[in-house]
Amino acid sequence: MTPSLDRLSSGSVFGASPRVQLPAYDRDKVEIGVVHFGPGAFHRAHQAFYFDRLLESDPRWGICAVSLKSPGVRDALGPQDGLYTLAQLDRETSFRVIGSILEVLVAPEDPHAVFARLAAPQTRLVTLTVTEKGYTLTGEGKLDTAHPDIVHDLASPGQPVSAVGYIVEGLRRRFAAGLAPYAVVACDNLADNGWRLKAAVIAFAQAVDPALAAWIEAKAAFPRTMVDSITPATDDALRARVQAATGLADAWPIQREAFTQWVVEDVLGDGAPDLASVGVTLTDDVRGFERAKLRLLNGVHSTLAYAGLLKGHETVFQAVGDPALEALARDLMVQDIIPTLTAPRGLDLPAYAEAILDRFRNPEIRHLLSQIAWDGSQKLPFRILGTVKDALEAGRSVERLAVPIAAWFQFLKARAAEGVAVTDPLADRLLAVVQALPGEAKGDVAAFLAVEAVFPAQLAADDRFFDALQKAYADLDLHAGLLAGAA
Ligand code: CS2
Repeated sequence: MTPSLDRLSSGSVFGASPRVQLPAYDRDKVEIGVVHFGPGAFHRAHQAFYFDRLLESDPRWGICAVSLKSPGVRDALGPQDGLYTLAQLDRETSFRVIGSILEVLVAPEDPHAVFARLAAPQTRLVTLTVTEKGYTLTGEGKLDTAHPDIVHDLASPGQPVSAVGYIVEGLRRRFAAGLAPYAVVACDNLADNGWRLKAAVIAFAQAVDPALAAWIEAKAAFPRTMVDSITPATDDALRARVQAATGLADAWPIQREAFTQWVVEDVLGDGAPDLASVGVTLTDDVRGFERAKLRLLNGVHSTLAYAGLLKGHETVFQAVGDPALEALARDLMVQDIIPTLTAPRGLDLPAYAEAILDRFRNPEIRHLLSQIAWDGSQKLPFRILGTVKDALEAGRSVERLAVPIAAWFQFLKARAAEGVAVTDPLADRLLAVVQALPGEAKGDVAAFLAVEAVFPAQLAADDRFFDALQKAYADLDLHAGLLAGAA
């Protein structure tokens, strides 16, 4: 950063360039009504933006952001009084300083401050973006009682380390104090995210106190949601761009495409924030939106990530510009995925699919395939395997749907050959599989399919799926060598 430049903060923000949109409310009057777990880039690009707009009309919905592990966000935003710049990338990029995060807590450093926020009467919502793995679920989608964090938290529920542990401890304190529960809003890309989280929270609470579990079951809302906005990781180019545009130094600006969508199941009830007033869709048909987005956008993202990396591409823009990959993406959408979906009212699925491909072609966005390739073991079950299961049940071919899965296998193999670790909670297990591969398609595919945390037994035993995988895997072998050197 240029030393002469002021750092973004409450004191300096009003000196920002007039091009920049500033919080249009008095931050001193804002109360904290939301506790958010996982203030990564997606939260700061998406939910924090909606609350920033909501605060213009209702000061009760400031955010206390809680990091469950690292102090990075607190260290960057602390000196900035929680302020950061959001760049909305479009033909004309716009810049907005977001003021909705009033406090950042690092849970392991100060768990009592987190409990105090969770138990405060003003706290009405707990929201989460902790990625798929943060839900601590088994492959079947139940609370993973063998997960080290859950083992820890069940043994000492008053000193949690997991998101589920914190949510239950907060609810326990409210139950004991005679307060209403908070609503818990899961904002990650999991099918039926709110339901799965509710089941996990209740299973955990049952072990702590069955009366607490019954109270949560009866009183707490866990809406399912669909969240959408493409948010590439922050890089130095963004920092420099934000600095030039705002005239202020920001240690951790955020970028996303201009498009953003948030669909929330309409179960929050009286006293909930007026999310509809800031563009959130409240509906009783969230599943239709969520399945369409997860399978079409995220499913194709993961396909482009693994197949694209194998072909030597670095970004989504490059991958979707490769005619063979674009054709694969479109065929998957139109022929394989859409037939498994039920369109929610008002959504034209073929047009939605085309609009997604258009978003991938946004030249302003440099979205690294390697970022999307993270955590494949957690993502692929929701993004692709659900579609595979539905296609098999309907008696349709799964030949094309096997391509992204086979590409993931080849990606794991190529990374191991280069000696590069993959970012995945199952990385050790996957590496052990790769190191013991027999080296021919049939045996290799069987070895990958034996990872039961990813492939349910029934799917792994399906001959049609097996044959399709074997064929796709052998075809992709040609490209696997190209992965070497990709970012
Ligand atoms: C992406 C998502 O990183 C990934 O796995 O598929 O983060 C995607 O960009 C968002 O879900 C878009 O809403």
